[in-house]
Amino acid sequence: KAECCITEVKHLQNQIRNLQGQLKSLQDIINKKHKVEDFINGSQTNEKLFAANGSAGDYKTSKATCSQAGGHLASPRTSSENGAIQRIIQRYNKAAYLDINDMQTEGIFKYQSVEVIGYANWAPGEPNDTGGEEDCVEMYTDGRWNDRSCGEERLIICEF
Ligand code: 291
Ligand code: CA
Ligand code: CA
Repeated sequence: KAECCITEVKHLQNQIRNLQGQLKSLQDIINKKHKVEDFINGSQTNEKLFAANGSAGDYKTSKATCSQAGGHLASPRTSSENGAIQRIIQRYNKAAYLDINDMQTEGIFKYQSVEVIGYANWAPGEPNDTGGEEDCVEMYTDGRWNDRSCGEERLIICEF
């Protein structure tokens, strides 16, 4: 009875070998694409790909631009994501808005106006709500955050 399946097992082993080969070539392609994206204008972590095309805008424009591109304005949830965004900011030497704001409740910063942030990288003394009108968040070239008015012109960095 045990011998009934040997052919099938061998067949399955063959299929697995084929799949392993296909998986490896897919992985090679993905790795290469990651390098190209990094080289051009992107920066990725394990899950997220961050990208800029050099255009700039205020917070509202930045959000709209990213959403039109099928993504979201960058909103780092870990230090590794923060670092990936920072690399793009350094490349353009221009600060960028994050999709984090305290528009709803002063001092309570939320992702996309919805979820209270679980990670922050504030510059010393921030957030300080200067003039009572800083409800958006920009990232400096050093990766630190500053709360800032939402109407400045900043590098647009999207996440996909
Ligand atoms: C100072 C700090 C920041 C604040 C910023 C803006 C500048 O950083 O007090 O917390 O967000 O000023 O108030 O606003 C204008 N209009 O210049 C300056 C930059 C390093
Ligand atoms: Ca504020
Ligand atoms: Ca500030």
